[in-house]
Amino acid sequence: MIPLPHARHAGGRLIGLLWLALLVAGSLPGRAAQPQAGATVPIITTTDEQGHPRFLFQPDDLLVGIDTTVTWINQTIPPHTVTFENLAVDSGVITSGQSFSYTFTTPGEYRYTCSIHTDMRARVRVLPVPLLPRAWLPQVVR
Ligand SMILES: [Cu+2]
Repeated sequence: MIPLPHARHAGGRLIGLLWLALLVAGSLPGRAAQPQAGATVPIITTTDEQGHPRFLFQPDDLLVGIDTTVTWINQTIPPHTVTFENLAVDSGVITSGQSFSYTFTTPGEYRYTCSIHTDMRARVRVLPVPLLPRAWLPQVVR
């Protein structure tokens, strides 16, 4: 027999990534996305300790599988934008009640802000594999 250490190593990494995706999909309800249906990030208003309104992307740290479409929905009165820090994507003004969608086809970390309220900061992290809906997982990992 000829040993194939490189092939075994590559296979192990792939299985590791698949398990990561399974575990993430199964263990982070409310944060992990449903990849086929897309993920939603409402833009909401909260109140800080001084009673002033503060606007947030919720969640501000979203983990999704590859090819997920993320939709931001402005649930506040003022307008906002979704502007990537590398400026590759800019929604333009999203008025109250309107939404903006973008499909992430490249794995990586995408930091973004609102160009109107620059303290609004968040990120989307895109895994190199799809996330499976929880219902598809074996019972043991749910
Ligand atoms: Cu804003």
